[in-house]
Amino acid sequence: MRRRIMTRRVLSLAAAAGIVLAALPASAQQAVDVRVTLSNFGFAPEQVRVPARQKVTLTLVNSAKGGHNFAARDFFRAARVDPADAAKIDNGTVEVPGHGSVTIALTIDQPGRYTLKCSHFLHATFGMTGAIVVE
Ligand SMILES: [Cu+2]
Repeated sequence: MRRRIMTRRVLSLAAAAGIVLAALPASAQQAVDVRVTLSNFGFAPEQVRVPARQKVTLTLVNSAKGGHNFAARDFFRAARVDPADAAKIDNGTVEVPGHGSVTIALTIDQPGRYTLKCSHFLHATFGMTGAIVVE
């Protein structure tokens, strides 16, 4: 008898939790994955699309043997970066070692177009430039 009452209470708690989760906006539930590949000598995609006002998990993958970076000073200045990932960004630039990857969680409220390049010597000249479009 007592057990039956407990079971009922647990079930009603679970139902209440389900209602709360359903009421949350989609943006609060999960991050949007944005993946960018760095190679010799370019970014793919060249125009990186990032949704505004949503949690974003930005994953930078370097498919090359040598190092590249993701230099986007204005973008990172405008973004709110997860404190756990802040140390991965130095002066608006994220270094990605050869065959390595770096993941950064952030939110950006300001729509716009932000310039992107690799600031390694001559890499931008060789074509390693792009843009981040926040919309
Ligand atoms: Cu580069």
